Amino acid sequence: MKEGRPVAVETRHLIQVRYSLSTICLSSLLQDALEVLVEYHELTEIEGPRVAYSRAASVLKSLPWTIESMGGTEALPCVGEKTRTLIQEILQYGRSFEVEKILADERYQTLKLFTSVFGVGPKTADKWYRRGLRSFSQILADPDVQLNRMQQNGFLHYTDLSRGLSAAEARAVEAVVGETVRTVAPNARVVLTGGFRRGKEFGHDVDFIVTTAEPGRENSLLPLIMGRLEEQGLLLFQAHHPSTLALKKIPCRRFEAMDYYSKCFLILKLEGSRVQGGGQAVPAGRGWRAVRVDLVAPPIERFAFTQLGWTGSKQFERDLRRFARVERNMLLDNHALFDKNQFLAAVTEKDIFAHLGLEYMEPWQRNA
Ligand code: 8DG
Ligand code: MN
Ligand code: MN
Repeated sequence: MKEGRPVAVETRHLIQVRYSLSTICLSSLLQDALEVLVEYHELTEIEGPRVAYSRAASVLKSLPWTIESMGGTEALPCVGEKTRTLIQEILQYGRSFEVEKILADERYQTLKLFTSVFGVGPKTADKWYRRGLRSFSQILADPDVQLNRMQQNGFLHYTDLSRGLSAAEARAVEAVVGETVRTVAPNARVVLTGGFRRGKEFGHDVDFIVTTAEPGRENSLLPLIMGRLEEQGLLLFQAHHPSTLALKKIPCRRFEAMDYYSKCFLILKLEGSRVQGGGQAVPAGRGWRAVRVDLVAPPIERFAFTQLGWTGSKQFERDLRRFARVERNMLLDNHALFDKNQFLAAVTEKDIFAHLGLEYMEPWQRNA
């Protein structure tokens, strides 16, 4: 309750407060349950239910009211029979038996553990599971398991990377990356994207877009930046994917979820002294922690599409692309917006929303 409220609160008011607390619990139960179902189908790579449950979750999350009964739920878009059964179960018992079964499932638990390592996707996790491996120590002791460089670093920095980053740490990373870019490419521009641009308080990495106005120069930016980070002793790991944009001709037949831009996936050393408030997650004595950072460097004329694509959330991107396709008969991806037989130009994200006939949505409104 807010401070400054009169002590003698009316009974009616109290009941309302208590009531809204119980509905908050109910809706968070429902959201947690849907999250488990989405994750389970993601890990086991079953696409249909994953899509269905994530759409239902984002519809339920965006409702201006909380669900208190089944009435009206059949009219909700994207909320299908299975989600309605789930809602019913949670309303009736305050829990879901299907979700509890998944949570107790050994395969689910193991796949979730394995994919929590940087560089380990559902396929590798499943391969290890089918080999009978159940723990990190078993993986690391198995002479037949070959870890790639990314996975080796994932295990090496596991404790730091699995801790996630606070907004204060993300700001510190932004300052480090900003200084580095200004040193090696004073004319380049670096902007924050991903979850922290959406105003999230916690994230698993920090994402940036780097651009330059000099055509073609974007391809040399990331190696320069990585070189400078290395000189400063801050680069713990790098995987660079040079641009493949020229190889794949645009317009491409199939609009891709990912993109062809030059990008790198990094692990950087973040010094605690750089974090305002000291950085609680920086282990004492060591003075630094490892953080995951992604950089993407598109050509300047692709900036707006890259920014819209990399700001996320992933569910928002899926929904927006689907809207473009189904409602507008257009194709949207990280490179372009294609309408019938022409590309629509955009300098800012606002231009893209306008082309789609949508009101502009601020990054914090894209957390679906
Ligand atoms: P968080 O888990 O990092 O806190 O949340 P996030 O910032 O929303 O997720 P992310 O995994 O960092 O991805 C940010 C956006 O970047 C997301 O909408 C997907 C997008 N993205 C692309 N292409 C690529 C790519 O090639 N690799 C990666 N890692 N992300 C990409 O559009
Ligand atoms: Mn991110
Ligand atoms: Mn990322």
